[in-house]
Amino acid sequence: MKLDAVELREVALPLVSPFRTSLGTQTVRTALLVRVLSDEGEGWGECAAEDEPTYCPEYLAGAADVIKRFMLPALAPLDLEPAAVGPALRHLRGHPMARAAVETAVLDCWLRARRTSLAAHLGGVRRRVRVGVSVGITETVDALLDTVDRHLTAGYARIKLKIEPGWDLEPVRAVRETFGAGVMLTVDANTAYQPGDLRHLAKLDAYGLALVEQPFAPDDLHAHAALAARMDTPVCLDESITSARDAAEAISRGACSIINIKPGRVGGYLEARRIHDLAQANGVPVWCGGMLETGLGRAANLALASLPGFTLPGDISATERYYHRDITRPFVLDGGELPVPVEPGLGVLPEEADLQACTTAVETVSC
Ligand code: OSB
Ligand code: MG
Repeated sequence: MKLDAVELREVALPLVSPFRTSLGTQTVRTALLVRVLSDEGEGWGECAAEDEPTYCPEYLAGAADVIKRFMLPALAPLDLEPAAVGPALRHLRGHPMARAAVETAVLDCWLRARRTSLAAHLGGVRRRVRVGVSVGITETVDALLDTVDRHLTAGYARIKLKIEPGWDLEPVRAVRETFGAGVMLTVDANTAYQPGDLRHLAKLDAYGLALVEQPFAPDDLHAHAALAARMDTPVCLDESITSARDAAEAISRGACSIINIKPGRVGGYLEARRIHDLAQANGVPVWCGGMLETGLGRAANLALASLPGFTLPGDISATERYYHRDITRPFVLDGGELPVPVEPGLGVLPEEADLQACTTAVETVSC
């Protein structure tokens, strides 16, 4: 396929409630949507980059800039297929979320033209996937218990609690004691701890967690390996894993026994599948992480989560957990599961009126 033009659209969706992590508090999800227009039709991709470079070095305006100034000029002359996008951008460093957004839009367009769903293309084996919910840090433990109660009542298959120094053992204990041993519970520190906190973190073993996610800095595999060696709870990496090569290194160094795969963080769904394959070959379970995606990104994440190695519930919650008004048809939780889209490409399209309502900027780049 040959690109004719690419539309870069910035949207702002208010969250149903503030989302606080060790990195900060979000009340609005600003997102960058990439729409490719080609001789084979159109395709959409969502860039996972956030407004500010706190979770990772990328940020929304930087992603839009690198796509416009460096990625599109490299792709415009080519006869494209999805697998060619990565190699065509090999001369550029970094910016995995920008790469992922462009590759996803090309994939969506290409698959729509071939009447194939993303799940089928990636090798998905499930029509529905079990999902969890990521619960932010709250003002009080009582507020946390109320929130968790609501999510368990809704039927979520797993609860992930955001933690940071000063908000860890006590809220985790309270949730475990209140809701019992039957709840699959995990914690995510988003790099908030220091290597010296090892002994403190090991106390989390008392609460039967399914995993502890990314306690230390992204580049500190050593500290994660040290924690894994002294804790019974499996250590899971998120921020540290930006490629299949990182995943291989982390597994071989004993820095993790579970991986959170976020397609944006690793440069796209094709690299995400390579990490899945590598993890599966090493007996490492994976699950699909989230970045508070709109329905567009969530549809694609559901396709990825339908692969056989995604054996743990992912951070792919129902629409109502994120937004009063999303840009696609809503995803509705049913028995702790969400349906994997079966229609071609991502299987969803933005609704024009919803898109207009949240668009803050749009630019069309001719190719
Ligand atoms: O660390 O998993 C994370 C959201 C933004 C940035 C980082 C993370 C998260 C979440 C939310 O935990 C997951 C979701 O989309 O539901
Ligand atoms: Mg995380």
